[in-house]
Amino acid sequence: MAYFPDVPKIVYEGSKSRNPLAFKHYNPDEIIEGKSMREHLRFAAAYWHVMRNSLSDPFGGGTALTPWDDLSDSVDNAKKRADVFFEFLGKMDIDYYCFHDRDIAPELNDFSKSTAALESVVAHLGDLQKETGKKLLWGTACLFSHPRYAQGAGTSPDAHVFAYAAAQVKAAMDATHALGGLGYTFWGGREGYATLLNTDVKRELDHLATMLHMAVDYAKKIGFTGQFYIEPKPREPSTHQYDSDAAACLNFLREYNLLDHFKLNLETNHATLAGHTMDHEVTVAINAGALGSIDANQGDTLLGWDTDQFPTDLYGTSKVMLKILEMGGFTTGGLNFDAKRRRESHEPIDLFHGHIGGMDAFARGLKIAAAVRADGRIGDFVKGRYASWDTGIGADIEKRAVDFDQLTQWVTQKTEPVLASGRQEMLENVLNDFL
Ligand code: XLS
Ligand code: NI
Ligand code: NI
Repeated sequence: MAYFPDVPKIVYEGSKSRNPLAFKHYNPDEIIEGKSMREHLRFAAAYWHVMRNSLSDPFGGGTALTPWDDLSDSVDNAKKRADVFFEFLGKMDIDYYCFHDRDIAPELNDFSKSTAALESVVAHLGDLQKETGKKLLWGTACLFSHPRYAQGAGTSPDAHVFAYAAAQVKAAMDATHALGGLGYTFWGGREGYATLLNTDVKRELDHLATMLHMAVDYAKKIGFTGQFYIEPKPREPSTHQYDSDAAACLNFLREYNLLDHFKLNLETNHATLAGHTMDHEVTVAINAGALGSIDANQGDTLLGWDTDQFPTDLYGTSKVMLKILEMGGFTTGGLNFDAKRRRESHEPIDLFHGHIGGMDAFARGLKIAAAVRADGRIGDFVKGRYASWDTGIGADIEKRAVDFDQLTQWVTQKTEPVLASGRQEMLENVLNDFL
């Protein structure tokens, strides 16, 4: 059955091609720094955006055309959506996908019924994975849409809600495990607060850590060896979310002895909402050995919310891929397009245009990053900038072989330090040589 009859399999045609349904830069088998582009980039599609996003906004209803969907909460409809999604993955040549439990199966306002529906859709997804070879990058539980989670899930003031959320996470972990998922993500959409007048922050954070420890224990119990991720975001829907940025997440994980079990799933638009660049967030995570996966998208500088646009900014993708290459590449993670079409791009074919653009933008980012590394000017400059630490007094300080008194004595014998230029403009010009 062809749900996208007008769309052929998307293939690489090279930069001269004018075919909008072709890759101009993503050439899956092309080798870069010893690995294929497919292995470097590990693209994933987000079930929630591709299949379930109606493209509504606070001022108007959905516009997305989904002729395959009868809009019912039936399991049959859910399975049909899975068929459509796998046709999409096949035509896009995307190897991985990610889901929330409630994207793939209906929330039926009854725990046992919702869980049973989830299990039967998971069985169907398992068959589709077997037929196609597609893989689950990560699964997660939607602990933010239903009104029961209006005041949080792991951080709800109500213990009954915490218990419900825990049971839902267990079922979502079972689903992820059954599908051989490489990871499991916690994004704390409503794990935060609107006002401190009604919130016991310490108690809520203790509870959140308890939830995560329970998940770690449960993974051991069922033999799930996938990687756990936390996905930072500073606000929206909560006014203040506890997992506000990479540094806050790392501190939380350290404080509660969870750092051995979790890495970060970083999202570009969340980085910018937190007042950072994405490459800043990536750097913070890598320095802690905790960069796990990436939700690839971008925001709009004129809008202050999570617009989840497809990544097109080549500076952004190049700077991120420079860091990923320096890190030695993804292991369990990949580039998941947590991205949706604009409300005006409502036709099914726009799903393809969005993903083609995102994949080409990262393919170019990868090639640019590899070229910058091969050229060596930027890397050499950074190395040279810190040369005073390699010998003499700098090396002594790094070794902690000197104290304040010895440094005072050393400084007294010297004249004023003479700083070298940071050469930002020159380095920006070098980067531009490769764009
Ligand atoms: C929302 C988040 C969400 C997570 C998964 O802003 O990006 O989609 O990726 O729950
Ligand atoms: Ni995300
Ligand atoms: Ni987001």
